[in-house]
Amino acid sequence: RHKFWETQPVGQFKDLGDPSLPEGPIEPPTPLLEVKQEPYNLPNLYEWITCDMNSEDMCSEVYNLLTNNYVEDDENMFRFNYSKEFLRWALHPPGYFTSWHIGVRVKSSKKLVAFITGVPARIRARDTVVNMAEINFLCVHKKLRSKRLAPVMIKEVTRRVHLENIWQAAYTAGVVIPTPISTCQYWHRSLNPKKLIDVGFSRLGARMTMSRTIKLYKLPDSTSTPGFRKMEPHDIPAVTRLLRDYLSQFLVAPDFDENDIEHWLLPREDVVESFLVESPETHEITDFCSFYTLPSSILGNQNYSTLKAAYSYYNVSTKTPLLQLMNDALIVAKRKDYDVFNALDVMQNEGFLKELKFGPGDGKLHYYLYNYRLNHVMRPSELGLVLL
Ligand code: NHW
Ligand code: EN5
Repeated sequence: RHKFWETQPVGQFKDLGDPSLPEGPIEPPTPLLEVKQEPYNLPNLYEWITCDMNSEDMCSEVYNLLTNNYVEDDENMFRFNYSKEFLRWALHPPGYFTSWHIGVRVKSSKKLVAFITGVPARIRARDTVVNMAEINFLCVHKKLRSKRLAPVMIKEVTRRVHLENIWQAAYTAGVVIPTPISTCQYWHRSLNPKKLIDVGFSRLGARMTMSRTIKLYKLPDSTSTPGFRKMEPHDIPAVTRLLRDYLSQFLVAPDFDENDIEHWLLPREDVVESFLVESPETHEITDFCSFYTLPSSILGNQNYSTLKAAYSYYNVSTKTPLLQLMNDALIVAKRKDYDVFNALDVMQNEGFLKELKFGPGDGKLHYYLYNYRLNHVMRPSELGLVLL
């Protein structure tokens, strides 16, 4: 069934629910000198490259490959359209390795036809913080699909991660492979219902008119929480404390320090937005919410070419009710002209999705660990990790 994944140190379907298997690494690290020193063989027409995303030309090539060949929904109506600025941000966190940004070119034409990336992250599973790679942006050009290129790309990124003495990874995918640590549901909150209906992202409900639908999703012009404001650089220590404390309750979550918070959560225009609540009395930072910007290309529509989507990232409520905090996030997203606000049912998100008029999407997101076994499948609410 899974000729490649059956050979990899990942939980296998046949082992699900076997309590005799211990939690933790599936296989031990090998001595670094025993890690293969040369890249895996590619079919003869192709060659490996390392992608320096600081190079404007390289970044544009990657952007074009992904824009035309990356993830689509099940009916091929929308395709993720990560911006260049987003890709640079996603691939340059503290301690990143350029060698983990891997491309495949056609030797003769130099055309970029495949891509895969890793970035380093400390991820806690129960009580153990593990140095991992987060793997993302695996893409093979549409014309080269089903030729078993993906397994070679995965083995090559694994080899380059091993060379840095890292032996575990985390990744998400829309497809089921051996074996998810959790399966999450996408939810969507219409901000611009007319456009969403016009482009086929959503449908007019039964016994609903367009004007009733627009009214249903209307939001106030300004946020309601006193002290709600954009995060600033001087907030990094307080936000780090708030988020670390919050994430400690989940079974799997990143172990963020101040450098990570500065990188992942300090606002960057059209990439990531973060807001917090500073108590007007005590000036304490009591609540936090954030989202990242990931537009999708709309495939084959006469009137519109892109859907502007915000994706819920990390949120923490200690004083402001989560419902009110996230309603303020919706208000700012609407004001910034996003068409839709998306969220997964991870962390405590179930506590606001229905009440704030999110509806379940047709997509699921499966979470995976490489070379790390967990002894049961987690509920999405036990997950404290959001990947881009
Ligand atoms: S998920 C997004 C993945 N990208 C897309 O969906 C873009 C559009 N699709 C494509 O470009 C986020 C191709 O269809 C791809 C597959 C390239 C997906 N993850 O070459 P073949 C990520 O980037 C397995 C893992 O013939 P293809 C996360 C498949 O099950 N495996 O297929 C990435 C089969 O193996 P099996 C996937 O369609 C995580 C084999 O690939 C997969 O031409 C990567 C078929 O290969 C997926 N999304 O190319 C793993 N999709 O055993 C990281 C298919 O079933 C692991 N496959 O026969 C950790 C590594 C680091 C470890 C460090 C210690
Ligand atoms: C890892 N970084 O399927 C990413 N998106 O629901 C890789 N559906 O947008 C993994 N099909 O339900 C990616 N509208 C896996 C996801 C791939 C993309 C994907 C889904 C998630 C999606 C939309 C559009 C469907 C178009 C037809 C959807 C319904 C919205 C509606 C709004 C009003 C209230 C009810 C729901």
